[in-house]
Amino acid sequence: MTTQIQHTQQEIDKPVRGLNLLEIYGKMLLIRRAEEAILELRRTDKIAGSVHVCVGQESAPVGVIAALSDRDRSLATYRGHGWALGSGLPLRALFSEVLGRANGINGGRAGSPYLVAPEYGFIGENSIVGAGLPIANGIAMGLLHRGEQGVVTVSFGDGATNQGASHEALVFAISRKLPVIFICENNTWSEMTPISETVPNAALWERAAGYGMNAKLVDGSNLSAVYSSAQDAITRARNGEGPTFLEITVPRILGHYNADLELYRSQADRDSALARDPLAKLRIELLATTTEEEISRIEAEVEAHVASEQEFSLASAMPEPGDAFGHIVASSEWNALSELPSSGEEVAYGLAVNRALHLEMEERPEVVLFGEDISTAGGTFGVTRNLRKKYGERIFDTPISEAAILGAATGSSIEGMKPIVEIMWMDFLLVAIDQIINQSANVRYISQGKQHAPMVVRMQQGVTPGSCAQHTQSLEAILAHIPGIKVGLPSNAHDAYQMLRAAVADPDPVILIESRSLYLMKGYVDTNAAKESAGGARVRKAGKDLAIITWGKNVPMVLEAAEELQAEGISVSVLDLRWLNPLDEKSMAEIVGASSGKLLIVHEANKTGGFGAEVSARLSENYPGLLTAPIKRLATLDSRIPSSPILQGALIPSVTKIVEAARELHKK
Ligand SMILES: Cc1ncc(C[n+]2csc(CCOP(=O)(O)OP(=O)(O)O)c2C)c(N)n1
Ligand SMILES: [Mg+2]
Repeated sequence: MTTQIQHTQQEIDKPVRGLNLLEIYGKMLLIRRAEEAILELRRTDKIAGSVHVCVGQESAPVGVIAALSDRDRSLATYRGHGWALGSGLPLRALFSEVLGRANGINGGRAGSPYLVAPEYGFIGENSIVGAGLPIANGIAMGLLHRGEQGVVTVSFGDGATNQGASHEALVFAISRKLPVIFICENNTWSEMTPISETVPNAALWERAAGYGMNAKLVDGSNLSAVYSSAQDAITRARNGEGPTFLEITVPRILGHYNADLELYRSQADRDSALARDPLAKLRIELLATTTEEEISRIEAEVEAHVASEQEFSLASAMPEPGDAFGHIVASSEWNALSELPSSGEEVAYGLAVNRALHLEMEERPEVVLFGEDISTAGGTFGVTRNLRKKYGERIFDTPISEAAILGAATGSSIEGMKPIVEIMWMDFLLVAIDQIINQSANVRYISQGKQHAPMVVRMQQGVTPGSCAQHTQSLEAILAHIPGIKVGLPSNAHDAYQMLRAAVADPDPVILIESRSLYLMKGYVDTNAAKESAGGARVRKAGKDLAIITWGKNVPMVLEAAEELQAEGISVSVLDLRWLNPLDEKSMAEIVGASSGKLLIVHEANKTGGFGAEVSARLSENYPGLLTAPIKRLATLDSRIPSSPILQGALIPSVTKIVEAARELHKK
């Protein structure tokens, strides 16, 4: 019952019309009975947490997947058991997962609402409303790159059509003509609120049509209609005609989740949903061509299968507590750093990034660059200049849709590409940070390493004269807080080159935060240096009286201050942290130990909750006896950032302030 739908090559090339409705009935019934069993397991507390069932909606996954082939992929929401089983996930792997057992498909890491089963073409569920659509685009890009004419389906609810990420994804899919089929399962409810209340008279499919997408309304109680609409959309997608939006109307027979008392819902609405049950309708329809005995035989088979698989999973072992660790990133180790060159070619920091991009595109056909204004224009800061001329469509401009950009990066990297995307300003990441924190950072962990998202995100940050409060923030600590992603801030041209190359080589999501104020700063770059991996701090100056740990934009300022201090007879050592994750704690401790146990931390981010707090805590927690004076932090005062350079100067670190702070610490 649960084996993946197999298609012959002939079927793939020329999909068959017509369906084996008895087989379809069996598949829908399996989902129904499995979910009834899951609800019972939840009621008796054998399952922890919420479960969202698709009772009444089974026709969507079963009807659509029947038209797919093995090279295709599907994504769903937390209400995705039907999509997972339909894709071929064995029932026992589902039961064990929702029961939190070690042999669950994700070893108990996903539970019911975030299942992933890439080995069955099921990229996964998603518990963030609307977040799967941008990722589906990326998966489609990956399939296109592979050249196998695969298509991607992504299912979501009616409520999800009001999410910004959904709209960004529709526009992005049109702009790239991607082979994605957007499947809106309209059950008329968004949790406890009817869609008609929040968006009266909205025809959801017409919204997509309004964007210029092929779109259609489909009656979910008509299996043949679901199947043939999916087939048409698939054919279009395989032929390069782009995406389709299918709004499939389905009844929500039960509540939003297992404990939903539905006090907000009228009995009439429940009755009408039940009356539209596609499973019951299909059974009646089947009687025209099949005997009652044949149907009963299938039913008995399904029931026996559900019972035995449930029994198997209930008898399966729980995970060990230690299983919670691992698969956060592939590795947090790094190899030796290359030397900072002191002669050779001098290159501006921004150009060093550009050189690394050229080289990576040259060496790796899977590298693709996308972002806003980066292609013909060469980027707001000129960092991606001249790549378009050389690499054509491998570098392209996107709509102004940060969630779509990052979702496409996540999806395409899962499917084997190496996207290097640009977010124009760190401040703009905030409109799409879900795609990093909830999405890409989870890919490896939840799948226990079966999937990973080796994408690179470049952006720049920091205060420059006249830049406003929404174009100045230093937000590295937010990202460094998140396990599953690596975060680096190059401070000079050579590192800008080397760290980008390390990021591209890394098998996990890496975020590089460049400094706008450093783009034109020149430095020697050794383009023949041995490749580094992500990680490792760099000692920029050795001293003995006190250490300064800093990163990114503040490094050149700290080095200048250190020279001034040297002239006064204060010998300062300087550590450029470079990577906040992984963090080179050993180098931090070593430099403080070699510098009289005194440490000044300098960063431009706000002081409260800045990464300096982490540096400070690590040293005092893990190296007792190392410090001979309290750690001092020089950071931007906790304030919003004004535009006037004079006002900015009052808040942010400067060479003068660094010198003063170091003098004070030296006296301690
Ligand atoms: C971004 C986000 N906002 C809110 C929620 C909470 N939430 C979970 S399901 C849901 C309703 C979604 O309705 P719909 O998209 O119609 O899907 P359905 O549950 O009907 O399948 C909400 C608001 C969430 N998970 N993610
Ligand atoms: Mg809904």
